[in-house]
Amino acid sequence: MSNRNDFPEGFLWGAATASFQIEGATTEGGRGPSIWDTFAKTPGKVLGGDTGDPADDHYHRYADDVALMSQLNLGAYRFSIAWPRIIPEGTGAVNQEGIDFYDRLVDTLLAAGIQPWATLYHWDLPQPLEDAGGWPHRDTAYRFRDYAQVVADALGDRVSNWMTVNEPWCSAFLGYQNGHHAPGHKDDAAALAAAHHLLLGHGLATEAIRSTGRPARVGLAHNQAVIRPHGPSAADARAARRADGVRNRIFTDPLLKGRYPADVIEDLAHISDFSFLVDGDLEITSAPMDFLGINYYTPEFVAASAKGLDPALVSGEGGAWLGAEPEEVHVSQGLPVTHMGWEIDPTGMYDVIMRLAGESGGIDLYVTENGCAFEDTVTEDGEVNDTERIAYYEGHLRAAKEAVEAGAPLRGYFAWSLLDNFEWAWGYSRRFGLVHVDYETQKRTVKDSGHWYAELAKTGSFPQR
Ligand code: IFM
Repeated sequence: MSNRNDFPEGFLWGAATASFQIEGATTEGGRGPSIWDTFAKTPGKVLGGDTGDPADDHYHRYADDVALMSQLNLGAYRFSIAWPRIIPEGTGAVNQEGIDFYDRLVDTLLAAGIQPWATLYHWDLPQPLEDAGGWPHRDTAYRFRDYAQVVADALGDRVSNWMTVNEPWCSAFLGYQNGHHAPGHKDDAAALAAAHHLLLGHGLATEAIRSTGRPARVGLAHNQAVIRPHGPSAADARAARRADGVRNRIFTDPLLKGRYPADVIEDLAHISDFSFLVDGDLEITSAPMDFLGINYYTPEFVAASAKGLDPALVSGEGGAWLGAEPEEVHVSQGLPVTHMGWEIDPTGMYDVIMRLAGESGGIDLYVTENGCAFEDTVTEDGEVNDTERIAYYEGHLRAAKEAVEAGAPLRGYFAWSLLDNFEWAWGYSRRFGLVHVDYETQKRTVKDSGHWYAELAKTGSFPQR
């Protein structure tokens, strides 16, 4: 049932994308190479050998894409800025053509009455910085600060909502620990150093943005995992505590409490002595944020061991899963899954919002990503009848509404994603968009879920179905 209004007045409705996933034009406009260009061109790393071209050719079609956002009644658009477009070498010379592109994008958004929400780092590290050591190397955090300063100086007169880093867990652990993402390294200690330097970079970038003296709200988009023990045993509870430590608290404690959790330091002592932590760093990482972004897709269940479990339900990387005891595993609950194989459970969204509402001291929260991939096709009538995606969104937004009613300071929601796009190691095979993209012709087709979301964004009430 729909009530007028299901969401509070002023609740912000948006959609999100990221530079590498949509822009294409990877060698145009003075852009330098990023780690994702290199990784995607390495045989066997990305499904089907897909690369950042053509993506959605958004670099050339941004004005049409903003028109689509207006059609969807979006109040805000979360996009990321490609560091290699702004400072192609990662450090040093600034590429004015790159700044001009985001200038045009921001101006077009503002002219359409859509708030620009900019993310500074959504995984496209300039390759020269990786060659110099990447995120495990402390200097990268300072280069990130310099880049943030350039962007804040250029756009800060019009952009007032900033996210420094998107999902630092992915950059650190998928990038440097299990190698599923660029730059594709497998080095546990390097991953921990990378995690710390991403947080340090966040804090330094926050200072840089604020140093402009312009009105700015700064946060970060965190993919806090919802970790649940598979069974009621003490051993499963211990496994869940360890996983929560290395997935969540290793980020939220330095950000929100200015410390690393003692149990995590102990769990990881065989990997690192945390000597990357320098006096004063934790004051920088814990500079008060104006808001926290939450990216949520699916919950994770963990068990102390696979013994006695249906092998078809057990996954995960056992001992290679950082911080885990050798036998610890992820366990599927047999719930319906999306095309990513991710289980659908909106209660996880409620739990993550409520937990972070409790831990973040009352700052505003936004869901900065939530959405799902399904195998969409365009009908002969030119429609995409993605009923499963509508059900996913409705389930998760009802959970968000419950969290608001329970008192969480949740102020807005960004669907992932505006457009079908380059889904990292899955290439173009996984479609998350509210808008379908035919990559051959670049034709955009608003999916049924896009029409549904547009109505919700317009009225603040769930559409009748
Ligand atoms: O596509 C990604 C996005 O770049 C970061 N968060 C998760 C999404 C779906 O995997």
